[in-house]
Amino acid sequence: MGLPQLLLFLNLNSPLVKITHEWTVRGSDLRKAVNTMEEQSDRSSKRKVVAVVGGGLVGALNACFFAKRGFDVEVFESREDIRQAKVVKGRSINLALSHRGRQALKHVGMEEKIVSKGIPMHARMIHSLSGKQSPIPYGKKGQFILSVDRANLNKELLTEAETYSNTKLNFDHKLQDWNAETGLMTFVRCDGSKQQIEADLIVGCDGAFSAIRKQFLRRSRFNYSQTYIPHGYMELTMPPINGEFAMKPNYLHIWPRNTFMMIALPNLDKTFTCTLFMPFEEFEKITTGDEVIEFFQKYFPDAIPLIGVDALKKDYFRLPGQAMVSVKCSPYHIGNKCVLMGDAAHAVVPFYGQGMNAGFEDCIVLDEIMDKFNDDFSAVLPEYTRVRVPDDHAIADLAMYNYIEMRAHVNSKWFLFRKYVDNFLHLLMPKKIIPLYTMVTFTRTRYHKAVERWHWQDKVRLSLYPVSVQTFYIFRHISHLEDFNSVIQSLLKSQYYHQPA
Ligand code: FAD
Ligand code: EGU
Repeated sequence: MGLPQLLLFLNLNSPLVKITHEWTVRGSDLRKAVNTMEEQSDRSSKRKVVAVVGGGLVGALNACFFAKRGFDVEVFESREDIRQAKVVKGRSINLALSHRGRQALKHVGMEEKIVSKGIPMHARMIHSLSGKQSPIPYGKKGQFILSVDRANLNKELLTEAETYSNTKLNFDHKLQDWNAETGLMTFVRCDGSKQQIEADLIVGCDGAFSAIRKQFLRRSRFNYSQTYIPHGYMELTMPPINGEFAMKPNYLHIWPRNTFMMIALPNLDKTFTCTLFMPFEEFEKITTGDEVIEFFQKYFPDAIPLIGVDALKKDYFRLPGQAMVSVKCSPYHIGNKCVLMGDAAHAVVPFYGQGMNAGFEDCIVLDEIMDKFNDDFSAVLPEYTRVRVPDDHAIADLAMYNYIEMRAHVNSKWFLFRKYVDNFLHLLMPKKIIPLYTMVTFTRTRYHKAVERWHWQDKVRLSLYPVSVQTFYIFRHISHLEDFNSVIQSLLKSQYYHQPA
C-alpha cells in the first residue's frame, strides 16, 4: 500500500483503520508512522513553495509553468472562482492572441485547446467614413492572429493549473500587504478574516495596480513611472444579424478617425465586441441617447445599423469610459524572494495588442532562466530583471508611440497607405525590411531588438527617400486612393502571398 492511500485512510479520521483483510492497526499508531516518513522525505527533498499572487491570465499560466517544474504552487486570487461566478467583471471581453502568447501556451500544452476556441483574423478590415471596407492582410497565408475570449482563457488556464497535484488555488484571498524582509504575506477574505502565509518565492501577477509592487515602491533605487493617457475606452456589442455575424468574421475591424478610433473583434457567439477609444472629455460631452447617435452618425455611420440604434443608446451609458495606464518599472525582483510579472511589471496601452502576449512571454523567459540556473532563485531573479526589463520597456514604448501616432494623424487613408508602403518595401527586400508589427506579432524577436532593427530600417528607407516621396505624392494626388489600393493589393497578393515559404 502506497503513502497516498495510507493518507487517505487517515483522513477518514477513524480510530481503527482497516488496511488489509489480514490485519488492523490503531489509527494513531499509523499516523505516527506516516508522520515520521513525511518528516524524513521533507528533510531530504523539501519542495519549495511558490506563491503566485493573482489568478488572472498571467498568474494562472505561470502557475502551470511552476507546477511543471515541480514546485509546490499556491495561487492567491482576490476574486471568487470565475468558473463558478455568474457574471465576470473585468476588463475587455476579447483579446488578440498572437505568436508570443501562443508559444507560451504551447510550453504548458495548452496551445491547441485555446487556438481551437479562437477566431482567426487574417487581416485588418479598414472602414472608411464613407463605409467602404478595405482588407489588409497581416502577412502570408497562415499568418493570422486570434480573437480569444478573456473569461474563457482565464477559466481554461485555472483548470489546467488545477490538474497538477502540486498546485492549489486559493480564491477570495486578497493580498493586503507583505513584508519584503520576511516574505510574510497578509491576505484578507470577504468575511473580513485575515491569514498570514509564507512562501519561498512570491510571484506578483496581480495586474496593473499590483499590491505586491507597493513594497517595491518603498525601496531605494526602484525606478517607477506610470502614465494615464487622455483617452478612455468603452465596449459595445454588435449582435448577430439573422443568426450570422454582422460583418466579415475573420478580420480585426478598424475605424481609424484620428482622435476617435473604434476596433471590433469577433466572438464565438457571432457577436462582435467593438471598442471605442476617445478622449475622456469627449465621452463626457455625450449625455443623451440622441447625442450618441449624432456622434456615431458623424464618425462611424456604418456601425449604427449593425449595433442598432436602441442598443447603442443604452449600451453607451452602461459604463463610463475606462482608463488606460502605462506602467514601467525596474528592477522586477527583490533579492531571491519576489518577482513581478505581467501587467504588475509592465502595464502597456493596448495599441499593439501585446499586453497579454508580453506577459505570457515573461513566463517563458523566466522558465528558460530557471533551466539555466537550476532553479536557484538568487541567481535567476537578477538575471530575469537583466534580460526582461529592456524588452518589456520596449513594448511599452512602442504601444505608447503607436497610440500617439494614431491619435495624431491616422485616418483610414493614412492607415492603408502606411501598411502598403511597409508591405511594398518588404516585397522589394524581403530579408532586409520586415515590418515592425510583423516582428512584434509573428516572431519572438526580442522586443528591444525589433525596435533597434526598425530604427535601422528607417535609415534604409531614408536612402530610398526619393522613391518614397514620389510614391507618396502619387498616392496623395489620386483622389480615389482606396481603388488604387485594391490594384496594389492584388499585385501584392499575386507576387507575395503565393510565394513559396
Ligand atoms: P490581470 O489580467 O489584470 O490579472 C490580475 C489578477 O490579479 C486579477 O485576477 C485580479 O483579480 C488579481 N488581483 C489583483 N489584486 C490582487 C490582490 N491584492 N490579491 C490577490 N489577487 C489580486 N493584450 C493582448 O495581448 N492582446 C489584446 O488584444 C489586448 N487588448 C486589450 C484591450 C484593452 C481595452 C485592455 C485594457 C487591455 C488589453 N490587453 C491586450 C492587455 C491585457 O488585458 C493584459 O495585459 C493582461 O490582462 C495582463 O494579465 P495579468 O494577469 O498580468 O493581469
Ligand atoms: C487594441 C484594442 C491595428 C485589441 C495597432 C493594428 C488592439 C487590439 C495595430 C484591443 C490597430 C492598432 C496589432 C495587432 C492589435 C494592426 C498591431 C490592437 C488588438 C500595430 C480588445 N494591434 N490590436 N498594430 O496592425 O500590431 O492591425 O482591444 F488599430 S492586433 Cl491600434 Cl497585429
